[in-house]
Amino acid sequence: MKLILAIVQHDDSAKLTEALTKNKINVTKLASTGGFLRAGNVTFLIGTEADRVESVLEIIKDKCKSRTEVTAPAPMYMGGATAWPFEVVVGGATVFVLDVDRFEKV
Ligand code: 2BA
Repeated sequence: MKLILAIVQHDDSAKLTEALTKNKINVTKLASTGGFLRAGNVTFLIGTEADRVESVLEIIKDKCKSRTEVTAPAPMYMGGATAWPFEVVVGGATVFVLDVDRFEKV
């Protein structure tokens, strides 16, 4: 059993949820915030059998697009200097795949 943690841009989350549930993949979504942009994103928790991980990743790749955001991060990230707005490429998705020692529904 594996746990996939996928951090996804808000704009992609509805289509990703639809595609995962259509493929009978259980998912829990948490509202989250990126530390750099301080913008809302969505963290998906997906518990799945190991042999389905690749197909879940394919769905995530298909539904999550990269976008360019213009931002000025907080001054502490720029060594205290004044930060001018600049572009960063965000996404498609940031994905972690973890081993699950034990899975129970009680
Ligand atoms: P944020 O932390 O808001 O980061 C948004 C985007 O800003 C990142 O896109 C990256 O392009 C850029 N960025 C982040 N930190 C930076 C830095 N110190 N200097 C310059 N540019 C920086 P992504 O890499 O696609 O990340 C999208 C979101 O995924 C992140 O939002 C964060 O919520 C999450 N994330 C990314 N890497 C992570 C990690 N190693 N651990 C936990 N969460 C992560």
